[in-house]
Amino acid sequence: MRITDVRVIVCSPGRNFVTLKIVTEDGVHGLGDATLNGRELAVAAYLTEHVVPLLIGRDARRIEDTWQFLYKGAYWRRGPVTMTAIASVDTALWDIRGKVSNAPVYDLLGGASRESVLVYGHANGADPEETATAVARLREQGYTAIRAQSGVPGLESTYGVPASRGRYEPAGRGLPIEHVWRTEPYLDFVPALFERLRREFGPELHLLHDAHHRLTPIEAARLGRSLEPYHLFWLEDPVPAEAQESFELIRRHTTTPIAVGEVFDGIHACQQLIERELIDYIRATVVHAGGLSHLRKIAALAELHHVKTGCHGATDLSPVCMAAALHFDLSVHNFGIQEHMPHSEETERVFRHAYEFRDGRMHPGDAPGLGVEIDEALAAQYPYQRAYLPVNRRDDGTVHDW
Ligand code: CS2
Ligand code: MG
Repeated sequence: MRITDVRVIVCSPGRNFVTLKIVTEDGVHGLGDATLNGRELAVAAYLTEHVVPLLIGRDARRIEDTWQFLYKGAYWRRGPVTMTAIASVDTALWDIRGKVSNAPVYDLLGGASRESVLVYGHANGADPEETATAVARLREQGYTAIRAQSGVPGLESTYGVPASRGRYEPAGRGLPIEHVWRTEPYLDFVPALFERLRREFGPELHLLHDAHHRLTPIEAARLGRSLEPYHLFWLEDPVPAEAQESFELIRRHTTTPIAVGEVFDGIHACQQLIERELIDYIRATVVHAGGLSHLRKIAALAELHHVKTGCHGATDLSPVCMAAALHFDLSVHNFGIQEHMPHSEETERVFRHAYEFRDGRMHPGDAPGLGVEIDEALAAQYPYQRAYLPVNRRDDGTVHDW
């Protein structure tokens, strides 16, 4: 089953996506997401210039060997660009394997470990009133787990809240917007937000919050402790995670569950966090952490240490990644929860998929492979448009984590 053609498809239906399409001599094709928000063309070039020539003629069945060939063979290992490129190849080969086996990918990953996948939705608002209204709306749609983000009094902007009403899409076309960040108003405000939401929606609803990498370990410890009365499902990315040992201080001071990992490029980025049981959920995902083959290894390590999966699922991860993540979620034993941020109608028209949302849960579908297809002709009508994520500065002008 030789690979005879590989295409790197860049399009922008509502936002930018990079999709890898691998085709075999038998006419079977597989898709892989290769989207790295704000740096899309770097991955597209890495694939086109360096990976595609290596794939032509290879046996599409040798998934692990191809992974190792691209990882060790590159000599220069890891990093978001490399691991996103490898992830897209790995995902496409699993898609082909499923189609050739006439089986959904979750079946190849060990079969279903549950009937469906618990997901969480995004509720955001300019203030607690609007956020509470958004939570109520998601409840009506059947969500039993909801991430709440709100505008903070005294801060012009904050993560997760759109500048104007409508869809939240952080990557803006043109050059990066610069936001001003101050930690104190945020630390004072967030517990009050969750005090209100718990009072209004009761003890059952799973509530999540994303601190989006902006705190120091001691600030994160303080926030975690002040949120304990509201028993969050998780507090996400409290601090930048390069220094894994810095989570020890957080762990020492709070029992609020911690979720980390959406920016991780592989197992080495989270080995200490998992082995020292400094986190409760690992958010590494298919597209940025080396594909299904590597994500399974991260999950296996996590299982040893009571850490569950909580895969990243924002809209800058394409429906191809979402499909692959749901196959992973349905089969992996230590599954925790899956992020669900619905894509725009434009995106949904370009990427047709078998996965479905029902009553706060999702299922990848039983179509052979991943169950997702890209309409290349339609995609071609949405040319790439450079876009950047915002940059944060503290009020003295110092660059800060966004
Ligand atoms: C966020 C993301 O969904 C999340 O948890 O952290 O929206 C993140 O900001 C984007 O994926 C960045 O590209
Ligand atoms: Mg996040």
